Amino acid sequence: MRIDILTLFPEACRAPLSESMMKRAQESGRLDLRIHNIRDWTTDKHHVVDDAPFGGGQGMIMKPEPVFAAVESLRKSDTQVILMTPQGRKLTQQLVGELSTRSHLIVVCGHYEGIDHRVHEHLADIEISIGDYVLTNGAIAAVVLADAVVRLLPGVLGHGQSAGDDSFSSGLLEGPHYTRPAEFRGWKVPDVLLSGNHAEIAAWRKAQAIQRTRENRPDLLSDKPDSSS
Ligand code: JFT
Repeated sequence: MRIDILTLFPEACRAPLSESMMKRAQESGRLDLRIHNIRDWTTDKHHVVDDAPFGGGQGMIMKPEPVFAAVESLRKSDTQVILMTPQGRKLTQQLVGELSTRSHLIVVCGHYEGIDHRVHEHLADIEISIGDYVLTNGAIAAVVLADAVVRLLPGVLGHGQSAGDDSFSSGLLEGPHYTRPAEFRGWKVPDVLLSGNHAEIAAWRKAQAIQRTRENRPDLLSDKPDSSS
């Protein structure tokens, strides 16, 4: 898969995206990741990328010309153009799975209060928000999206890890984990985990997963008929 990230803050993307999973994915040839500065596509003397909003209001809006020039120079016939915005469709594991099947993503993000709406209307295929909270910088949202997509590419996760074991793929949150020591400050690891009884351990883990999901994420259980009691 190829991913192009377009941002005004390439440095904010570079460190997290040069971490080990991303590095492995790129060295193995499964991922071709490129980070670009939108400012490189300006044509004016002062490399201006933003301007005041028509109609008045606070802050600055990213101008359309450099964003269109950047996307049009990178786009191929099979490209999906993603616009990161707080107003977008919420990123879920299901959407991440769909994106991971594409051969080329261009992820547009930036800074300031937003991007000229003609980018939404005439350039982007999909508008995505990473969740219901406010960031200052869209580059961080692009990094989150890229990380979630890349780990689903075949062969990217290391041995002993599988995307199928994740919370969300089972529809339940994962249960608790423990390691040595068996007693720490007087707090004991549950006896069942030391019992060696694998059927009992599996049943305990399932019950813990359901309890935790009910407490922290009841929304994940709401459409499951056998867990409504
Ligand atoms: C935020 C984003 C958010 C959020 C792209 C660009 C600028 C900052 C901002 C914050 C509030 C209102 C702009 C972005 C996101 C989220 C994506 C940008 N900002 N307007 N993605 N997912 N939850 N916040 Cl460009």
